[in-house]
Amino acid sequence: MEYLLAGRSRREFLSTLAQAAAFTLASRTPAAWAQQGISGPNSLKAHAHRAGLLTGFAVDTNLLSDPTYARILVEQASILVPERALKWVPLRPSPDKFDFTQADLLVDFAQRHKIHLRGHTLVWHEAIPDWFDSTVTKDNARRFLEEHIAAVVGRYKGKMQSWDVVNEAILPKDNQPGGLRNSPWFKLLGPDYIEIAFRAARKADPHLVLTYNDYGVEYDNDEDAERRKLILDLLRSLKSKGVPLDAVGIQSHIKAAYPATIGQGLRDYMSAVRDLGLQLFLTELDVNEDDLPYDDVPHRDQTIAQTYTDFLNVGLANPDVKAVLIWGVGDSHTWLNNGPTHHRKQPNRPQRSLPFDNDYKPKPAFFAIRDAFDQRHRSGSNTKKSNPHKADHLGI
Ligand code: 9MR
Repeated sequence: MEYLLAGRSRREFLSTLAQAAAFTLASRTPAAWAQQGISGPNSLKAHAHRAGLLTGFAVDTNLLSDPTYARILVEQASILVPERALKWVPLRPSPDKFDFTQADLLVDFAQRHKIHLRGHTLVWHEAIPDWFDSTVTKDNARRFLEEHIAAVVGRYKGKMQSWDVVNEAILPKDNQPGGLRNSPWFKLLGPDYIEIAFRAARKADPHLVLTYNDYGVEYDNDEDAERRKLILDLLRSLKSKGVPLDAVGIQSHIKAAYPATIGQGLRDYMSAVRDLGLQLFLTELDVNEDDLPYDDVPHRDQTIAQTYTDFLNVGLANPDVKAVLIWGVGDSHTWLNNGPTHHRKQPNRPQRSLPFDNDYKPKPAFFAIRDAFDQRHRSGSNTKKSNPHKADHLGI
C-alpha cells in the first residue's frame, strides 16, 4: 500500500530525494556549472570584463585545498583578496617575526592562475596581535608601522593590483577631531598615522593603487550621510597634503529589508570621490539577511538577489568603479554566521548571504550580480570618460 509523504506517494518522495542528492553532488563539478551556464563566457569574470570591471572574492586561504572552492575562484574571478591572511594577527606571531605562510599560499595561487590580487589591510583597529599593547608605545609606534608596511608591501611588490592601506578610520561616536576612530594607532600616533601609512606604502611599492577602505556610506540616512561627509573631509585633507592616495574602497556590506534606500547619497559620494581623481572599488560586497521575517529559502534568496541588484545598479553606474569584490564565495563560510548571535534577530538561522550555497551551487544572488554587470555594460557606464589617473594600470 502506498502511503503519502508531504502529499506525495512514497515512490515519488524517494525519487525526489534521490534526484536532489544527485543534483547536490553533480552541482559540485565544473561540468555541472557549464550546464548551469556559469562558466567560460558565462562566468562572473567574463561579464565583469565586458563591463570594464575586475571581479572576484575574499578568500579563506584554508579552503584553497578544496578543489571545488579553488575551481570556482579560477573559473569566476579576475581579482582576489585574502579575507584574513594579510592582517596583523596571522602575519605577526611576535614583535620581531613575520609569518607569510597563509598569504604566500594565496599569492602563489593567484600568480599560477593569472588572477589579480588586492592586499587587505595594513592598518586596522582589529586583528591586532596580543603582544601589541604591551610592546608598541608612543616612542616606537611609528617604527613598528613603517617597518610592517615596508616588509609586507615589499614582499609582494609588483604582485598586488592595490592595497587597503588604512581600513575603517572613521567612527564619529568616538568624538575625536575629524570623526576619527579612537583606534590603537590613533592613540599612539594621533591623526598622522594615516599619512605615515600611505607614504610608507608608496615607498615600498611605487606602482600600487593605494586605497582608503571604509563602510557605512551606502544608505540614504543620517548616519551614513555623516560618515560620507567625514570620509570625504579626510580624503580632501590627505590630497591637499600631497599624501599618496589613489582609490577609495566602499565596503558594501548591505542589508536585505533595511529601512533606508540606496541612491542619491551613494551617487553623490561616488561623484565626489571621482572629483578627487580617485578610483573606486566595491571591496567587501555581501548581503546581511538577518532582518528577513520569513524562513522560506526561495523567498529569502529572491530578496537577497534583489538587494544585490538594487545596490549594484547604483554602485556600478559610476565609471570610476573598477572592481567588485564579494566578501566570500559560499554561504557556509560567510563571516556573518560567525561570532556572537545574541544581537541577531534569527540567531539559529544561518545566513544565505553569498552567490553560492553550501554546496557551491549558484544562487539567485549569483545571477543578480552577473545581470548587474550586464546592465552596466548596456548602459555604457564603463565606456564613459573616466578620470585620467595613473591608477589605470589595472589591466582592464
Ligand atoms: O570576514 C572577516 C572575518 O573572517 C575575520 O574574522 C575578521 C577579523 O579579521 O574580519 C572580517 O573581515 C572584515 C574586513 O577585514 C574589514 N571590514 C569588515 C569585515 C567583516 O568584519
